[in-house]
Amino acid sequence: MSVRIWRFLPLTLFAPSFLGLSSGHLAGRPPGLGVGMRGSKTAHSSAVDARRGSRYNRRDKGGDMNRKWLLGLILVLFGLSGALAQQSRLDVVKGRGRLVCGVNAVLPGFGFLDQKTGRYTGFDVEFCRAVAAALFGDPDKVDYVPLDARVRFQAVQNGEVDVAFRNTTVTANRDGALGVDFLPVTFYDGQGVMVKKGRANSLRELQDATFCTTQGTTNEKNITDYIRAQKWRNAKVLTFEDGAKVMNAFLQGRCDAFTADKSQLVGFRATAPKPEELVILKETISKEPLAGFVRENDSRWRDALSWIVYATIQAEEYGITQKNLDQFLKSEVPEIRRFLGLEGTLGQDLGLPRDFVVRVIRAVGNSTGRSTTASSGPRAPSTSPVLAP
Ligand SMILES: N[C@@H](CCC(=O)N[C@@H](CS)C(=O)NCC(=O)O)C(=O)O
Repeated sequence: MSVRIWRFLPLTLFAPSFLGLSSGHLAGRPPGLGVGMRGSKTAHSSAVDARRGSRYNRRDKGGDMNRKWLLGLILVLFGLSGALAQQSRLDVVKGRGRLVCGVNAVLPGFGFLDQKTGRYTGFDVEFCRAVAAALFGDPDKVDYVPLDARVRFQAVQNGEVDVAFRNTTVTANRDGALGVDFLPVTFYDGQGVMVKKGRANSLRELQDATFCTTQGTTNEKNITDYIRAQKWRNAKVLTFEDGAKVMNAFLQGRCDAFTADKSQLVGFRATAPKPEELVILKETISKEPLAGFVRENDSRWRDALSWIVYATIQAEEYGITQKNLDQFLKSEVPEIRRFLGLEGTLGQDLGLPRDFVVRVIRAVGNSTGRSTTASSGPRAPSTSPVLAP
């Protein structure tokens, strides 16, 4: 992706293998539905019919017809409801010709709307663009929907957006109870604490501090737990509905510390009038693996998106970038050829175009940020002097 961002762990550790994907073992054959249902009278029932004789058959003909109609109708309705229930978001999005992508609009580096140009930029935004590139060959075929922390899951659940890439932490509770399924992790983050220079050098010095954070986030829970676990009776947590309000409160001195995912602290720090006066402490109080998410139980859509994300990570592993892609397209190495759709059925197996990986790399590069800065956004968190891993 084009935003060069610090992260805790190399993503490549988590890319599953593209190898061994062949159409042979993936192409499922429909189960033997219908076998024996039509015209398969058993010997027993035929004998019973024969004993009843033709008069019985004639007399019951009308009822028999009605029953057949009814049965037919039931089967058609079942078929229709099955087809509707099975319609994947993948087909809806393909039919619409544009992706509706939920993002953050106020977080530099991840999802940021430039009010002057109306352009969205950032690491998460790049994934929306990657999906549009994979599906339509055009990374700009995206309608962005800004989502704040509290409404993001609902927006995906009720189908308002096709997918959300919005600095969201994967948690078991969210996965299990919020009607969403997560995509692969794109960024390994952790929660940190930012203070004004001189206020503290480590968390231990904040036992009586007021911590500001955003409502509806893991950060709110983590800091509350942390304070409880440390038995800091004089520490307080003050929450606000969005990050900008937290930042304002923090700058105005209403709280001693701003706590959020470290990458987000870096982003907010960059927007401060005097960033050099703000310090992000070394300690990390939680794991925050960030990932996109989709509505629960749509595995065709989730599979397609997951492998688009993995493609960016795998491209990094192979060393394929926007710049050298054309050289790789001449490769004779079988796995590279399959990966780039020069042979095999990778795209087809996932309901994606044959060359979806090529489209993704051309549009956004791989996951490391070796490509252009076209989408890095204003003051992206690329040069933090204070961040300690
Ligand atoms: N990764 C955490 C935090 C996500 C989050 O929403 N963080 C705040 C950081 S302050 C944010 O992005 N705020 C931007 C906004 O106001 O929408 C989570 O999934 O709960």
